[in-house]
Amino acid sequence: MIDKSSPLPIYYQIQEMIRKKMNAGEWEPGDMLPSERIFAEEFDVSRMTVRQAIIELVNEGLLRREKGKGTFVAEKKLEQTLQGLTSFTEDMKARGFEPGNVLNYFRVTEASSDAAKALNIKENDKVYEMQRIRLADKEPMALETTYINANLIKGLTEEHAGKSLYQYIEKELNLKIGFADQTLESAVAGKKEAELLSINKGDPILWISRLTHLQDDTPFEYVKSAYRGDRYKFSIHMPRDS
Ligand code: 16G
Repeated sequence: MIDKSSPLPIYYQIQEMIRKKMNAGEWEPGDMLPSERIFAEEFDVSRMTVRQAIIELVNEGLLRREKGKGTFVAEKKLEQTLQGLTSFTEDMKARGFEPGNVLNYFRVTEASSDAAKALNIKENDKVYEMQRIRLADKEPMALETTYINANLIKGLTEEHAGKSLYQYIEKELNLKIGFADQTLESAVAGKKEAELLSINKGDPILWISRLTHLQDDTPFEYVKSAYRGDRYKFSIHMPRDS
């Protein structure tokens, strides 16, 4: 399958072969690739060339390496649309995943300067502050730190936070969620995010900040989330204004 007389570099031909096997479903997420030595022997090329091909696919996120174990086909990323205001629970259910939460902490406290500024309240006003690891089929996907205006969203408990916040707000309090403003920034996982998301320190993450408003324009929720870069990609449909 490797054509040494081709003008295409050999490492590139190896990559194409790997991509084709993945696209054809011959190699599936979680499958281990043959070792560099086996590849090199099979194609009669140097191990350096095989390594170059593999490292680039690891950097692209198609493969992942585990120290002392080998190279594996990476899990497929979840594609999350940026249109429409949905909750994590809704997103996971729509995909057929079981949503889960690990509640790291939940407290009623005075708003920090950041939270007060975002929520347009005073620094000593009460907020619920919580941190949740959001799970899809028990796998950690995102780490969310949430501040909620306690004067607007009354009666919130640990139990609600352990399930769906939006469901509590809409179904139990009968409040109407209106819109959110959101920013996305790339970053790398620090020690804390790495531990909580079961990834390595330095792995890519995406920081998403969301400020959510009720239908009457009052902001009620300020959330900072670290999404796993290896498990998420975001999409948006962009019609051109005429
Ligand atoms: C999403 C939202 C988060 C919201 C949560 C409610 C982003 C970046 N974040 O995770 O702001 O608090 O949904 O989900 O989209 P829940 O109703 O399942 O608690």
